[in-house]
Amino acid sequence: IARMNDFMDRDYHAKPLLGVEVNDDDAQRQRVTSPYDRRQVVGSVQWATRAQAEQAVEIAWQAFPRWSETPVEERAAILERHADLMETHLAELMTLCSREGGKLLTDGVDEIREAVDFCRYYAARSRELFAEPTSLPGPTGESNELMLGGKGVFAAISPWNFPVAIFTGQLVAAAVAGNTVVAKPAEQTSLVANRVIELLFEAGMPRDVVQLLPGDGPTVGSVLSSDPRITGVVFTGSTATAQIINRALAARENAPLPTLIAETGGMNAMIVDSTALPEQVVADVVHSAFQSAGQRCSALRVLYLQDDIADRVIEILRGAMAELRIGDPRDLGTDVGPVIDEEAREGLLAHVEKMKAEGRLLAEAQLDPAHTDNGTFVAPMAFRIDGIASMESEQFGPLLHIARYRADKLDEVIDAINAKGFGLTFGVHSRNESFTDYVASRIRVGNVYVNRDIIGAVVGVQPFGGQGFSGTGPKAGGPHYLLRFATEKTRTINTAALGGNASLLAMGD
Ligand code: UN1
Repeated sequence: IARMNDFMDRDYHAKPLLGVEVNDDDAQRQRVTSPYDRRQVVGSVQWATRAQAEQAVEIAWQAFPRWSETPVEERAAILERHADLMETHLAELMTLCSREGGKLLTDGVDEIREAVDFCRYYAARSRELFAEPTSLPGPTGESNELMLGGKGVFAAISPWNFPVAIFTGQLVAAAVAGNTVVAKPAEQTSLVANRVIELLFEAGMPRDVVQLLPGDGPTVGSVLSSDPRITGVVFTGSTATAQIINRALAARENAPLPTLIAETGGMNAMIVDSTALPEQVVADVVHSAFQSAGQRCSALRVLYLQDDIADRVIEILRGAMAELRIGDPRDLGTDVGPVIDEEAREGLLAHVEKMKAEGRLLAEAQLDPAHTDNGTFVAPMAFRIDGIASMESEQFGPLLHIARYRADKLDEVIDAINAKGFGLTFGVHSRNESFTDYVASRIRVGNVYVNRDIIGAVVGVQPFGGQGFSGTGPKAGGPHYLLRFATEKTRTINTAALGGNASLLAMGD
């Protein structure tokens, strides 16, 4: 924490990092300010042009054959050196996550830790999967082997809410599997992405294997989803954007059938029955709904409380929310930082207006203008709703919705959550094990959490990702993730043929 001061006033600059040198272009420069105080400048970003995006794809295309033949051991070793470098630069990366992305310090530590874990986990997994072919059984006189290799050029399109962890996780997975990568970070968090890539180059990643394209969706994103040389896209962000990418990939002419790996939104719920411990429920709800200002796709959006416990939980929740301190994320005492930008704030406040106008406000945290006036803050709030069916869209911020249910209507609640079609995280709280088993096995989601909070999946321990509108899978930080980035080749050899030739030659002699 002390070392963070070294980076508080540093002026950062990001620009396209291509396999060839890119000239400075002031016309493409955007100023970057802090979400907690728009008067504070973090630096500037030179956004990539369409032509640079196309050039990056061409460079990646040219680099693919050589990189795919680079031994996996060398590829994995780069990831491990990158992990070490990110650990050495923890203070700087955390500071930048906070200054540019508005992240709390505690979130910053988790963020860098997760990125480091992704590198080490995928490095280890790639050795298991890619180093040796798998021998398959076959008849005598025949050998069968299955080999994994890279597919081609991957576009990695990542979100601002995990500007180091998800950004890094996507591109190192693609690269270690033998693909070349063109990465487009979120517009809001290009500076920290740029710093991560500089460290990756320092770790030995060739500059034509991973390239960085800071920029916007209409310019950079549209090139990456429409160029026929792109083999696959790995994307984390909204469901709506994933649909746009999917359509663009499908509309390409003369392009190979693409791979889309998408991790998207959620409408995450938690069911609490009457045997749950109210204090523990509230602690887990506050963490799940308001940590990171609710800006996680894993965050809790809809809390279902069984009638007999609802009043008690809401009463304790009101008290807990009144205690939340909202303000500068660099202050260790802050519980909730800003939302990412003005557009996000306006969208959330429009929802707040609507809920308040309908008389649905149940609990609210207080903003202290002295700490929040110059930034994009939204006070955590809880609203009463009748059920998840009434939720029109994912509210990506510190807004919680609470519905009550009667014990004999449990199946209807489960059906309503499943019918919504999202399936990312879900929580159940009860001291009755047959209740938690019943609910957990019927709910269709990617990550179920029992008697705990529903955020903060750990790499290699809780593989993360959803189904339905929430994503394609496979799960990030899970044993199958790299397989989706890989092509499989089966080699069948008629071993008898060579043996036969050999004996014929021998006879000729
Ligand atoms: C996201 O918010 O985009 O479990 C996904 C968690 C994180 C979620 C990341 N791994 O909270």
